[in-house]
Amino acid sequence: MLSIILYSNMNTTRRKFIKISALGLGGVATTTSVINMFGSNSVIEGLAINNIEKKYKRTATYCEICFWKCAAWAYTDEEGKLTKIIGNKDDPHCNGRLCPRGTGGVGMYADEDRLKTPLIRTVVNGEQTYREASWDEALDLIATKFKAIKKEHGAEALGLLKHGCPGAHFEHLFRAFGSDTMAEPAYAQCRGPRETGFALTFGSWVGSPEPTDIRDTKCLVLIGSHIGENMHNTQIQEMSEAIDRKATIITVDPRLSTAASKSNYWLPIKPATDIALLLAWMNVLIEEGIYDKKYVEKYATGFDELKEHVRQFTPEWAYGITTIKPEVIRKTARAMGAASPSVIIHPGRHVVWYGDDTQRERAIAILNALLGSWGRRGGFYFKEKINVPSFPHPPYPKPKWNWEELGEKYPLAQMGITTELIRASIPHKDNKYPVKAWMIGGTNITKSIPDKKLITKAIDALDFLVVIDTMPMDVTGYADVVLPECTYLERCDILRSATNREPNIAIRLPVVKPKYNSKPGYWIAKEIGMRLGLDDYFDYKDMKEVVEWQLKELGTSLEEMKKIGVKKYPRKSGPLYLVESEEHEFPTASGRIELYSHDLKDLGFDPMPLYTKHPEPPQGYYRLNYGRAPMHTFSRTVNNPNLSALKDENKLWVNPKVARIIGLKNDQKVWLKNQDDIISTFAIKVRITERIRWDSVYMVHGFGHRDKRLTRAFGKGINDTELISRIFVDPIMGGTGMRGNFVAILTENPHKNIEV
Ligand SMILES: Nc1nc2c(c(=O)[nH]1)N[C@H]1C(S)=C(S)[C@@H](COP(=O)(O)OP(=O)(O)OC[C@H]3O[C@@H](n4cnc5c(=O)[nH]c(N)nc54)[C@H](O)[C@@H]3O)O[C@H]1N2
Ligand SMILES: Nc1nc2c(c(=O)[nH]1)N[C@H]1C(S)=C(S)[C@@H](COP(=O)(O)OP(=O)(O)OC[C@H]3O[C@@H](n4cnc5c(=O)[nH]c(N)nc54)[C@H](O)[C@@H]3O)O[C@H]1N2
Ligand code: SF4
Ligand SMILES: [Mo]
Repeated sequence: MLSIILYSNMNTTRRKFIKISALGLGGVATTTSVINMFGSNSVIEGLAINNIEKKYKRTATYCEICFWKCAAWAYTDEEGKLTKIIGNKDDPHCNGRLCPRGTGGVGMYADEDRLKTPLIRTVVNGEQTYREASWDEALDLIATKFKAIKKEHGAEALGLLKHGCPGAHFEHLFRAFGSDTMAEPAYAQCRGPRETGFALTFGSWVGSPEPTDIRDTKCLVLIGSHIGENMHNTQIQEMSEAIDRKATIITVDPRLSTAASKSNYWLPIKPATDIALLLAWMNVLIEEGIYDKKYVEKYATGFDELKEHVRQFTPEWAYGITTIKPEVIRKTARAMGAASPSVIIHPGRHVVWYGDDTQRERAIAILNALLGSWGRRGGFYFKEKINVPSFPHPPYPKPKWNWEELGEKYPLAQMGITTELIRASIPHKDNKYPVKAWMIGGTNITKSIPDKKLITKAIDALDFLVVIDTMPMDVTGYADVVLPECTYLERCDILRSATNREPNIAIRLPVVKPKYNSKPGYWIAKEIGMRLGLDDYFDYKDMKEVVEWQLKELGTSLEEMKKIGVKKYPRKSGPLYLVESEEHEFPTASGRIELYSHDLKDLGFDPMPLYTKHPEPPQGYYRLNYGRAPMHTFSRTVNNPNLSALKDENKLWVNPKVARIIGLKNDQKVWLKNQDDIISTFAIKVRITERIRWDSVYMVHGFGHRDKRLTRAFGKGINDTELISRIFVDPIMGGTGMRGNFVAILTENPHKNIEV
């Protein structure tokens, strides 16, 4: 039994984190074997598919293991048992191949540890615990609480934290009820700064999937984008083809990532200094006249200011900051210039690093503009998507305030900022926008949003917290009511419509019946909606009816989509790339690419990016670096029986020099303590490797689960998030820079006197 003292730093709260075991809900580890983990496409695999088609039924779905949302066929046998998931070959998100996680989707369905029935927090013999409840009881309770909060504080006081498809259903419920108080970690903990940085420069977001034309590129520059460990499907496929075509790959990463190991140039930059490198690259391109002069002249504004600005930022200047030699900076800049315009300085995706992230993304955007790559073959294509019509409903009421007011300190925030919604939930006399209750759907905020103290304080103050998840994840332990959603394989869902070269839609139909007493998100939203008197907003029987109506509007049908899974439409917005003979207006204030940003200047920010120095680790501490592993998505797959069989713990990458100083051996267990004296709950095994710089340590994010109901994931490895207590907030859009935390390595168990 893990003692409560171990959790004391998280649990000074009234709403105690409940570690269920008393209920006997913990499942037995399944023996599901590791099925074929790698995507189809080979001849052998093709034969296997043909075989399958004879005996098995296939159902169209799209993957929910990550947000690339690859369309797939899920196969069931004659008894209706789920056997295999294979990529849909007509899908531009996957071209018929799923990544290991997508194939492992069957494990998400099979996981015996899943949430099985609604749970309500209760007190037994003075101890907080959960009791099982019927859906009616749980939904009635939620509706009663929501009504009471609306009556007393207004619907705006209900906050929604969401991610992925379930979020869409709860968003509709919230808007219908009068609340637009919502946020997701996929913005302020992920891509927010990149979207603002690119919007300021080109007038458009990068979006997902990224419109990077890797397929035709001659030079791909990755700045901390660890494609290969970051398994975003078609990016990897296109990148491996680019490598085969002998495109130049340049990777800037303090760690020898998988991408770096496949690159022509690996620049092991000193962490937190990328803006200096980017400025020096601009300097070389301009000083040597190897930028795309015609493009800049025709489409950009502010070139003279930029030229003047970067004159001082020579490679020699950058060398002192980045540790990258001047000749390497020049050589790589020339390689980019030679490939121009078929060159991509990848915008990255998880870009909340050091707090000046919008400015770093601006620098990346400006570099792309100098190279003429936006709107060019082998650079960035002009994306397009299908607008799926909303099922008819009355207009949403207008809230008195919403996510925009919550984030008003950050003038260029374009979505809700999670940490601001959380902050607004802590009672304070100056709090103009008090949030009183949360619904959390499809996000494990205690693992994905940093600053545990802030979250705990907010959760403690809430009047009510409901969590909708498929698994007994960390966050469910704080809820008053826990609702079990069925997995994506067990439900009909919203149509997938994302930007791409060719606009397209994909359908998700139920492959198998919901296991246990779990229900689809749309059903949960509708049932709560009906109890809140919002019948007009849910005027349909089920999701199938909604999708059927939408498909008809889009000129197709359920029958057709059942057969094809993905439908592509002709482009309407014009060609994929700029047409040289034509004028083009960019959707910025000036109609041109803005190298110098008047918007930023008017708001009191630097109109062009500048390098600023960031704190460095004190003696005995190392910078905490983290990233992805190919077979896992954040914290959500660690308990998946198929995927945990591939990797069931994270390891601490340590440079041999550091290992020698501390006297570490491979696989030795260590604990970590950060700059704020926060000690990791669990231990982690050491991996000694030259692949990480001596000033940093590295681990894969998502491990170190502390809920015993996750029988495979419990206690395995360290949770990076608990060590991220210092945040560098981006003043432009509110992103939470998380890479400025430092850890000391402890070889003795700091929890020794605690019962474990
Ligand atoms: N320390 C640290 N923090 C990070 C990151 C990092 O690398 N390190 N990465 C950041 C990034 S880039 C992102 S995008 C965010 C991601 O942050 P999150 O979206 O919070 O990611 P997950 O940890 O996958 O949490 C997803 C939750 O949804 C549940 N879930 C899965 N499928 C379903 C479903 O069908 N229905 C419902 N209701 N629930 C479901 C899972 O069980 C899990 O609890 O995290 C950010 N935070
Ligand atoms: N397998 C898998 N793939 C995923 C996901 C997943 O959970 N699992 N999540 C998806 C999501 S939502 C996102 S946002 C992306 C995130 O993936 P990316 O956007 O590709 O990467 P990051 O997490 O920002 O960065 C990780 C890399 O940055 C390097 N790095 C650290 N500090 C610095 C620095 O100061 N400078 C430079 N140049 N590099 C640095 C690290 O060593 C590491 O290699 O991955 C996506 N793909
Ligand atoms: S990249 Fe992998 S996990 Fe993500 S949606 Fe595609 S198959 Fe699923
Ligand atoms: Mo992300």
